[in-house]
Amino acid sequence: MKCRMCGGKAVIKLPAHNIGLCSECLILFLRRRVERTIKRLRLLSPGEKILVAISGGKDSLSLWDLLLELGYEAEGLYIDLGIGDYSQKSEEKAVGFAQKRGVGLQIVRVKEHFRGLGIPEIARRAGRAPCSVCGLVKRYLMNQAGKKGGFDVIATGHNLDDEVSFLLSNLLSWQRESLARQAPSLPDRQSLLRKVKPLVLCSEREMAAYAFVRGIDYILDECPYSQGSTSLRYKSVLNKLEEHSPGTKLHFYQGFLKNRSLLKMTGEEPELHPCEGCGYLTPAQICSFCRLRERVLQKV
Ligand code: Q46
Ligand code: ZN
Repeated sequence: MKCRMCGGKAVIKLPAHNIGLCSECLILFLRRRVERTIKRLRLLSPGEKILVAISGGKDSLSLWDLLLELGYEAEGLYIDLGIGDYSQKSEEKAVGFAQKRGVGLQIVRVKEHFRGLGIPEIARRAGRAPCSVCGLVKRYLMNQAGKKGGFDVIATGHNLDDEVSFLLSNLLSWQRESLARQAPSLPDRQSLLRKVKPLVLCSEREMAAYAFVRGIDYILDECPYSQGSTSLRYKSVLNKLEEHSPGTKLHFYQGFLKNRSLLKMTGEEPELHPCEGCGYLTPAQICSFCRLRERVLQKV
């Protein structure tokens, strides 16, 4: 198979685009794709100070690499979730990348906010699933670090597969509010920083290939709590559809982007007020982070 761009020997076939590419051209192809996504969806402007949420996995480290290569000023933020070995190994990968590239990386530790407790203990004490607690804590700490550091925007490494599996799950249960809020860019609102997802049009497989050809050292292990999650189930169903009809995921997501305005009209936006505890915007009197802290720390 020949590379569609240079005619050399292709190392990867991308059935969704009906092309084969060599390593060098794959890098160019994905760089251009991200550049166009940023432009078309108006995700970032030149000169903006970007905080990239780094998990130590292929997507976030590749996103960081791509933004730097595209000339953006991008610093990393690693949140230590306190999930044993997994967190330790992920941190090593994040630190390794930052050192190799000579770029800034902030590290925020969940345990410092919860008197020594990590996500597994917080979840147990709160009587909730680890992922629901983790999502809430990560969103809050990410925003706090971004605000404190004077960043304009937070970028996350959600890829096409993440977005379509979330979209499918939202559609299957007709989560109208969630659908209305699902977007590649969430605008800033007072205490909430703007958030963008520049990899929404790049598949998981493409990002893994990018990380490999760029020599990015990332954590291969998945978080122990991701086993058996519904998002993995949806991803596997979507992979079967993709195998049968290449391009299905991209088509599904691009169709969603085109029709989002219809959903916006039906999604009810809750009114937000500053939290009485910390000032973070919330539909309630006290934000869910402060409520979680109060509940969990009472039991320490
Ligand atoms: S890190 Fe956190 Fe994920 Fe682990 S506990 Fe769940 S949400 S699976 S992205
Ligand atoms: Zn609060």
